[in-house]
Amino acid sequence: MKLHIVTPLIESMTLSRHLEVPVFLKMEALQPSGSFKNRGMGNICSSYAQRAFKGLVSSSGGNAGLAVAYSGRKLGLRVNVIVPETTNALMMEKIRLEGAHVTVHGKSWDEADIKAREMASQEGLGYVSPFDDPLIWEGNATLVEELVQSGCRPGAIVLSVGGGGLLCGVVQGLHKAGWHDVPVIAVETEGAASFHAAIQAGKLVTLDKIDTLATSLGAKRVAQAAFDWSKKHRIISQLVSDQQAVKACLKFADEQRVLVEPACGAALAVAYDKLPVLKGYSSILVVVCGGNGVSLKLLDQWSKTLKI
Ligand code: PLV
Repeated sequence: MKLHIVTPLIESMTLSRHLEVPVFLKMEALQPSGSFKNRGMGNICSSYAQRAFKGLVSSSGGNAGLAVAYSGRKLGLRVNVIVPETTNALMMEKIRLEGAHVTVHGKSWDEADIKAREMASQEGLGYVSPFDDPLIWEGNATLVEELVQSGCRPGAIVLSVGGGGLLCGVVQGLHKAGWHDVPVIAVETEGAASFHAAIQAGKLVTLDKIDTLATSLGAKRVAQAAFDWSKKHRIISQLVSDQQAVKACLKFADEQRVLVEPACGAALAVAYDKLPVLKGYSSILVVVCGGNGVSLKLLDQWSKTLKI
């Protein structure tokens, strides 16, 4: 069962003029659960449904958990979402609204994840990682299939990286399309730079802590597959500050009239701030990955805290 929609591909005239090359936006913020997560989570959850699993368990208190809850409702599977204590009330409410059961466990995602895996094996539920599974990457790769169908072969793709599930899916999709030479600019905020650290070190690195407003990018360690792709595909790691990410969310809200999380603002900031990494490409595509952790009130609070 297909649990995502084909999203609009929009040419941003403001950004195109700003960067002096065509800039396209892939509007994943318009997916039913508000982020690209519908693609990967939809695919893995459908696979569990086909294999006659009766229920699912997810360890994400963020957009992945919400997409699992949405998928479970559509597939008629019960869903348990284990969230760490840090998950905000707004997200828990959205997950419950999709009919899922929310269990608070542990101080961080890692602790919630251990619990989710335990529960899956003890109760025979399908375990759904937020980013680390071939079925998730296969689902995320559909984004590139849509680019192929619309005949949009970008000079470079800009996207955000948390655990690397979006990155793996997009690069996999590029290879499937025969677009091996389309580079990917992988963006993180400075306080969630686990992919950047892995590239610098030449091996996977586990960060001591996450310190960013872009909480959805807060995986202390990226998927092995994301690191492995960096050896087989041109992936350029780029960091931005929280302030740059939030500024981009504000600009995007004004220009495109859509609210997105700082996790998504990070990718947009590369274009809005005309970072040197974009030099030389004939066109740019930004994956507007979306996210639910945003509101007018939150944007206002962040602007004050960061003195924007
Ligand atoms: N969010 C994950 C957290 O991973 C989650 O549990 O929902 N943009 C948005 C709006 C996201 O929600 C996420 C992931 C990303 C980008 C990054 O995607 P990834 O994890 O596939 O690289 C820690």
